Amino acid sequence: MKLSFRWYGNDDNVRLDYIRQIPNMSTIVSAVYDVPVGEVWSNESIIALKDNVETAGMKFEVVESIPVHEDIKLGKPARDLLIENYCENIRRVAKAGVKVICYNFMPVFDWTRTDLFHPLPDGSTTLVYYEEQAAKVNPLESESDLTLPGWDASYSRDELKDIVAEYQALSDEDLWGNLAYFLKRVIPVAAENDVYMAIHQDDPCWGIFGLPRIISNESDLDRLLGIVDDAHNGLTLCCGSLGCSEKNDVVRLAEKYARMGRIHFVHMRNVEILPNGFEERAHYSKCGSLDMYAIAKALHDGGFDGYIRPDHGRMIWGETGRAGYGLYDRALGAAYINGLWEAVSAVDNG
Ligand code: DNO
Repeated sequence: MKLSFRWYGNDDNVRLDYIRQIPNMSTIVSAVYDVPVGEVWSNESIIALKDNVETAGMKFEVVESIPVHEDIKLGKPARDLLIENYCENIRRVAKAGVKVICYNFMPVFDWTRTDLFHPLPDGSTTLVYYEEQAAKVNPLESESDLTLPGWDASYSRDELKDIVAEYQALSDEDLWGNLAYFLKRVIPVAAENDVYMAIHQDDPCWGIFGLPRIISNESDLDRLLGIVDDAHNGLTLCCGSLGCSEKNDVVRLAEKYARMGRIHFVHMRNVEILPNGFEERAHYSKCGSLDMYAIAKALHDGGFDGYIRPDHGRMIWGETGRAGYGLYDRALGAAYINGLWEAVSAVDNG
């Protein structure tokens, strides 16, 4: 297991030299943020990122994410050029030593929460999703002031309305067709450059605002892997995204896809499933609904030896900053992952 940590580049409040002090930390997960989605990343920016990380004593081997332009997801004519740019980004990051690229295929909205700083009884704050709050938000009503955290701030209210309308006209099958079109062009390039593509599940793992969402459960994952049956077409197993629905047995899925050699990156996170949604919780199993030991054991038993990062953390000890991405609780998560991995390895090695 290669322990990793997400870092947002020089604008991140969390310092690389602090991340380095987390025991066993080996890899930084990051991306180039200085060009709009769809454009080619400059070699200078990629190399500057790599140099920063290496100077701090770690490696830069995982990109999260090279985002997929909405025109690719919508299957618009511009997609061929945008896919060519995507392939060029794969070649460039591969040359810089990147091994895994995390991405998602969620229309417009990436992860969605209804509150980013919900207070927990212990005085920490966390990210939550409550159905009744989500139900009040209609992205098609431009009069409404309501927005949800995580929405792409680069869209104006009217642009958002237009793009949501375009997606509402797209069926799940249309979106699958556009995903297949993308994968059939991108995976051969990833394979040539020996980079593993790792799709992130829809978060939460159900449809929102009437938009198609197609990477939410086991049958979706089976279908995705079958589109290009090559290990370079793989998964980021996001425990919290799959695990916010009781319908997904994360432990079984972890073992199944690890055995198939298709998990390249894992986001370890615990969630408490509620009747009206879910709350993100501390990583420790007893804090939420997921059995984190069983997930680690399933990965280990399945032969997983890839990258794992602690996922979102709560805000604790008075820390402020990017919701989910402070240092302290994620560092606790990383230490916990080390403990779990040491334990499952010791058990399995007798
Ligand atoms: C949220 C993250 C996601 C993830 C993307 C991958 O904090 O897990 O934004 O990076 O979905 O493309």
